[in-house]
Amino acid sequence: MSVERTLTILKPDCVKKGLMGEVTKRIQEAGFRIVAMKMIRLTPTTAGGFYAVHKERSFYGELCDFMSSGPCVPMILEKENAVSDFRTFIGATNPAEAEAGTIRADFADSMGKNIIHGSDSVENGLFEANYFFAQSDIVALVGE
Ligand code: DAT
Ligand code: MG
Repeated sequence: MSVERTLTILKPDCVKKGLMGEVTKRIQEAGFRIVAMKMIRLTPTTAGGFYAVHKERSFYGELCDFMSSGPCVPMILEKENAVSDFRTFIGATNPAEAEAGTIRADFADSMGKNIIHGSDSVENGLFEANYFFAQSDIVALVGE
């Protein structure tokens, strides 16, 4: 296994519910190192660019509206096997199918409003990290 980076977003429902602290604490306790972080408000257009891979899907409009409905908190996380481990940590997209103890099982209301994002591959994680952050925003290097 090698050290990887993954991109997460504490979504607008996470921020609105006052769960930023709790979720961030769990992320750190699970061994993920935060190497970049900020709070931003997406627009429907910038949310759409992030989720461009889903643009033909029926839920795309709803997804862009939700992701621009309030502030969110993107972060770059670093850990051994970060991409796969973080997907396990957050749980299935549909919270009804998420394993007990995962972030989505514990906090998400629905498939659309599911609290948190996690990259699904190292390659997509790089695209997603670059979508939100410049190299100069990243505080540590892999292997440091
Ligand atoms: P994930 O976020 O687990 O990677 P995804 O990439 O398939 O899931 O979809 C991106 C987001 O789009 C997901 O977090 C919530 C929303 N979404 C996916 N499928 C949906 C559906 N059937 N109805 C409503 N929203 C959906
Ligand atoms: Mg996805």
